[in-house]
Parts: sequence; structure tokens; C-alpha cells
Amino acid sequence: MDIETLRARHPDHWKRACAIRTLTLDAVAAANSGHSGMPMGMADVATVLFEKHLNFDPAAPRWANRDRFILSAGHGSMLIYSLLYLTGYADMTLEQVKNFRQWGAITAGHPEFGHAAGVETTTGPLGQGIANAVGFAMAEENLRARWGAKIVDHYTYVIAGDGCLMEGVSQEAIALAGKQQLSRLIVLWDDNGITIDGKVSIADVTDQKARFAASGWNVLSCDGHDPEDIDRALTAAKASDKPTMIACKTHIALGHAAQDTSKGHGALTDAAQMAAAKAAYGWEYGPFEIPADVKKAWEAKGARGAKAHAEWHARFAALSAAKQAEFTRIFAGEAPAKLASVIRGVKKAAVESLPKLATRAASEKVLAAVNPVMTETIGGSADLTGSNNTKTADLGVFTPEDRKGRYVYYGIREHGMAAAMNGMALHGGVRPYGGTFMCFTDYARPSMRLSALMGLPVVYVMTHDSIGLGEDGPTHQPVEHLAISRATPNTLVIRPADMVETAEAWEVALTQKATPTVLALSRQNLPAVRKAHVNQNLVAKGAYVLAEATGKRQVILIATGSEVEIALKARDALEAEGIGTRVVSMPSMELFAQQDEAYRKRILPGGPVRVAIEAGVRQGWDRWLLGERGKETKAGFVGMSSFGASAPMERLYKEFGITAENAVAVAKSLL
Ligand SMILES: Cc1ncc(C[n+]2csc(CCOP(=O)(O)OP(=O)(O)O)c2C)c(N)n1
Ligand SMILES: [Mg+2]
Repeated sequence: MDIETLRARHPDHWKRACAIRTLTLDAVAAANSGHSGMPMGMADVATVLFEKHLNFDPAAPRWANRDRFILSAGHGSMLIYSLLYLTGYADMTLEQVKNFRQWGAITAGHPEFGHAAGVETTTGPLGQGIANAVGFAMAEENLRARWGAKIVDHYTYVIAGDGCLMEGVSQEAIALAGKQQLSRLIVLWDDNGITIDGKVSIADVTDQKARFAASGWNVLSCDGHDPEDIDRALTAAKASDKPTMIACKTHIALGHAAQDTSKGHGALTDAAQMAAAKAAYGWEYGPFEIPADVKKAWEAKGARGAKAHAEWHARFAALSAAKQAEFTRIFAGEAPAKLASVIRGVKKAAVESLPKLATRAASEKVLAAVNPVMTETIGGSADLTGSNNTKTADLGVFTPEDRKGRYVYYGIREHGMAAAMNGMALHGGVRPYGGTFMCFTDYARPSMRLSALMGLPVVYVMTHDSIGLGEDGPTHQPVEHLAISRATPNTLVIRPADMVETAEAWEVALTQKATPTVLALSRQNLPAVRKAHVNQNLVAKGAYVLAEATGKRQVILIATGSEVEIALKARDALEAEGIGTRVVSMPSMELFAQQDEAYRKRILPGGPVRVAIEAGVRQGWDRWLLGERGKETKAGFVGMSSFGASAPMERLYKEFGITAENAVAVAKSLL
């Protein structure tokens, strides 16, 4: 259908959709950067979605039972900002739209969670949004099963572009959603045949509809500019018992000289061409000018949700006070009051039996105690359940048949798992943790970075955290992964040394509200190093004195996780030679850095030489080795400077020099 026909047939819809198109053109022109074509192409689809289907209340953007709208094609950010402004979100003023992409504005270049209300997730890295959406939809299914459809009952809608569907993570997401029959998940594909370099066909000839169908999706198509056809497809999608993908045939940069070309993808700022496009729309208004009747009509669409919200509220108010409090707690991301005593109990039991076990096994024991009292946890693993020790007896398995199940078999999909966990955390009401081998943080990393950027308290259970995994060899042995995780802002990396530290690490992780945690856990058995009970969570301090020097303190050995045992042995040897040696266990550099300077100095006083022992690369250690001013003391490092190798772990530690003898030699060479 050409523009004339569309305008003539649906004049009111046309105006509302063109309000999105012209706000996009004007904001991108004002910023002199951004992406005009996608919002101009998807304006009709978004208009029908927002005015006829999406259940939302601009006056209550965090209403727990709202439908979620995810703009996976995040470069089209002006699409969502326009919609939020037009439908009446209080924070999305016209001033904000005019300040698109400027310092301090909530209208960031790509949609960022936590900035504008109504932005459900940070998108821009293509493919993330569609993969987050799978987590949103799983959280909805789980909560609906547990709380009933009167309390949780909503859809998750996604707009995804060609780029989202080309990214590998989309395959993981599509396959997982298909298996899980997430019928409340509806993906609107902006099928415009264009990406930045040109036509999609220069790089891809995939039959996308067949691809989704092959993974168990319901697949529909519509003319992405015909409001009746869009409405028909959305109505059919909602009735399906499978997740639905709607291929929306659209024209990128509709009505502009750059329509249907890759030029239409980016910033369309040419004044004459903008004027011509507006003329083609029949839009006679100035920049950022939305006629009062159009704005009013849009606000009326926004106000539609107030009734559903009020009705939901009445149903919520009918719950018992205890249930209301529980619902509020889980959506606020507060740990239950009981968590602290459960952790204390685990710690006490550990110092009584002093178990020699891998920290991954310790982690399972902690989870076995925690999961029954913290029923909002949803665990999982990317096909390494028995290795990651992530499944506890009480969880049940999340399947289409058992939506109350709290354990997800994510399949061999680390990236999809991490993205889905982000979606769950964003949805709220559930607290996701998931496992794989530490080495495969690489596969999950784009979403781990977004957990950190968005401030989501996702827990990454990363086992087999060093050459200590042995025979599987260097492909599986992480060397640089602790450093990479530590280099990521707003990420806690915790590498516990034994059962007590593992319990403390979990307590730290599960009480975070705005920070993800990477738990680095050993495959190999480790002796207990914490032998006396203290109520205090010492891991929360980041580092603490595990064993003090007897006599004059000449050496401080700092170690994490599996190497704490080595540090203790080295200390014995040094002490036997009359060299006073302190051992500092440093499970988390980030937590230690958060302590006040007096505490940090107490743990790492200037003077004694320092040797760090960690089966990873040195990068990241110098702040603690050389001192915060860079030259506090002489220091050495015992760790890895190359990839590992395939052999039994005892041999590997010896060959790579991560031994007590070597630590002693390094310390003595510094004295
Ligand atoms: C992971 C990732 N790689 C590359 C980019 C840069 N990029 C932004 S949009 C885009 C093209 C996307 O094509 P499509 O989804 O079809 O959007 P359209 O051109 O139709 O608006 C690319 C490569 C990105 N944002 N994320
Ligand atoms: Mg495209």
C-alpha cells in the first residue's frame, strides 16, 4: 500500500503514527546523530501495539503485571521515546525528547534501563533484547503458576530487526523459547530487508520464518504499514499456544528519499529531505510540534491502562497481608530475613565437620540450604548441571508441564542463558542464578556486561575456575577470565577458598540489589581453611587475615580460592625458617576496595614484602601487590602467564610453578 492510500484509509492512525515519525526526524536532526529509519518504518506496528494491545499504565510504569515491551532493535530508540512521550509518561517530557542523546538526558543514544521509565531493558547490542525477552516470559510463566493469573498474567512483546535475528544469540533465544512454549512471548520482526551495509541479502539468505517454525514457534506475517493487518496478526498471536513471531513487512525510512535503502538506516538530517518527507505525510507542523488533537488521542490510549491497573490492584489487595508483603519483597529484590540465619547455620556446620570438598560442591550445599527459604531463586545451567552443582532437590524443573519448576535446563547456550537471566532479573519477582565453566564466561560475556551496566543482581556460578580442572586441558582452563571479570565495572568477583567462604560468598551475592556476582568455584577438592566459627561475614570484607605471622612480620602472602591452601603451606615453611608470614585470604578484590582505607591498611600494611598466589594472570593484582600508591613494598606474583595444558592437576600446578616451594622462593628473593 502506498502512503496516499494508507493516509486515506486510516487518517487518525496515520496521524498518530506520523507523530512518531516526525518526532524521530526532529530529534535525530537536533542531535545530528541517531537512527531515523527504523522508527519511521515501524511506527505503524508500534502504534497498533501500544493503542490496541499493550497493557500498560504510564502513571505506574513499574506496575508488576504490565505487559513488557522490549525494543531489541535499540538503535531505533526514538521509537520508544516518542511512544513514552506521546502516551504520557511523566518523566518523558518534550524537553527530554529535544535533548535526545545529550548529557544528563534520559533519552540516551540507545535505550538504557534505569533512565526513562518504560524502558524495560538496555538494548543496542543487537540480539540482547530478544534474548532478554525469553527470560521475561519465563519469569511471567513461573510467577503466574505460583501466584495465579489474577496477580501475574501478561505478555512480553519484542521489536527485533534483521540485525537481532542475525546475531547468534537470537538462535539460542529462539530455540529456548520454542522448547519452553512461551506463548506469552510475541516477537515483531521489522522485516525491511535493510541493514547498514546494504540489503540483508548481501550477507544472509536465511528463511527467518522457517527458522522460527523449526524451533517450535507460531509464525505469522503482516503488512507492517496496514493497521488492520497488524491488529489481525497481533490478535492471532495472543491466541496461540506457542511463542509467535510476526514478520512485519516494512519500508525503512518510509516516505523519505532514503526509503528502502541502507542510507535510511542512520541519521536523516538533510533539511530539504526532511521537509519533503513531512510533506508526503501531510504533516504541516513545526519541529517537535504535535497538534493538540493528536497528543490528546495518544494520551487517551495511554490512559486506557489505568482501569486494568486499578482492577489488578483490587485483586492484589484481596490477598492476605503476608502474601502482599511477600510479593512486594520479591519484586523489591530484598533477601528474606531468614537468609542470614541459614548462612550462619551452614557456616557452623562446616567448622564442625571441616569438610574437604570442591567449592562447587560447597556451593551446592549452600544452595540446598538457601533455596527452600528463598523461593524466588531460579537456578540453571548451560548443560553442566552435574558439574556446576547448581540443582538442588527442592527446585523442580521448569517445563511447559511444570511452570512452578525453579530449575532451567538452558541447553548449551551460555549467552542465551545469561541474557535470559538478565530478563528474569529485570522482570522482577525472581532471582536467577546460572552456571557454566568459568572459561565460558567468554560465551556469556556480552550479557554479563549488560548485567553490570544495568545493575542486575544476577549470580553467575562459574565452576572449574583454573588449571585445577586438570585433564580437560587449556581449552577449558580459564587463565584471563578472573581479570576480565574484575575489569568489568559494577561486577563482584568472588573466589571462595572453602565451604565457609562459599557460604559467605552466596550471602553476599544474594543480598546484592544492583550488582551481578561471578562466583569462581573450584572443580578440585580443597581443605577447610576457616576452622573457627565467627558470625561475621568475612568474605563481605573482600580480604581478611586468615593466619597471622608469629614474630616479626616480614612477608604477606595473598591468595584466593584454591590457592589459599598453597599460601598456608608456604607460610608454614617460611615460619619454620623464622620468617614471620601473614596469610591474607582475598576472595573479592572489589569488596576489599570498598572497605575504608584504615581497614585496607590493617590487612595490607606497608613494610612486609607481598606475594600473591592465584592460578590466573597477574593483571589486576598490582594495586594490592605494590600498594595503592604503587610503590609501598616489594612484591611478587605466583600464577599463570600462559595458557594451561592437559594433564592431571597436581602435575600442572608443579609445571606452572604454582606451589608453596615457589611462593617461598619468591618471598625470600624479595627479602
Ligand atoms: C552486536 C552489535 N553489532 C553491531 C551493531 C551496530 N549496528 C547497529 S544497527 C546495525 C544494523 C542493524 O540492522 P537492522 O537490525 O536490520 O536495522 P535497520 O537497519 O533495519 O534499522 C548494526 C550493524 C550493534 N548495535 N550491535
Ligand atoms: Mg533491517
